[in-house]
Amino acid sequence: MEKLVELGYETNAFEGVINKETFEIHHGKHVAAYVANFNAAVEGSEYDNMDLNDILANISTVDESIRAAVQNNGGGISNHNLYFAQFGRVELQDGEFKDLVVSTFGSVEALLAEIKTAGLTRFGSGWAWLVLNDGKLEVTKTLNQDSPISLGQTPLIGIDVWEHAYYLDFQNRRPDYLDQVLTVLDWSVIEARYNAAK
Ligand code: MN3
Repeated sequence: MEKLVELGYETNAFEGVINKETFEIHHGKHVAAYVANFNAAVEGSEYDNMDLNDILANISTVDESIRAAVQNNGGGISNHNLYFAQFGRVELQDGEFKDLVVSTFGSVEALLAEIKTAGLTRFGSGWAWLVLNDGKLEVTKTLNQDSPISLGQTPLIGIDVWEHAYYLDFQNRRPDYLDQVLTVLDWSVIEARYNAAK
């Protein structure tokens, strides 16, 4: 049983980048639907009381009759919980994580450029990611609501490139959305994800 996780900020906190109406519909309608559909799929099953990310980590073992529903809606919940919790306009501080970003990508700006490219080249609906994979930082992309957790990776940054994430604010201009959304990250949250996973 999953719940709709509350936003940690007001829906107008990022006006000009992600506007109030987008938060209200994206979080309050789309994610709420993933929650309702996931709960309906797992109701009465052994998965009802399991940790969602543990289910996603073992998605291939989920009963075939509900696997697609769990992958799509459970992935949708997990991905969006990561997405909405990572905004806050907090810069990356010096330290081990920043050193790893710089040694892997060259600079924070170069990492953001790679995430933008991943988001632009994700044809159709899906996600661009910074993940920790076997101790290494990698920029990846997934289709639909597939979770990096199902690939054995730990997601650190997740950028939703479904049209519902940006259409009200940017219409078809996915490049502009990517430029803007990457300016409002809370790097303390992202660093904490790294520290918890390393
Ligand atoms: Mn979305």
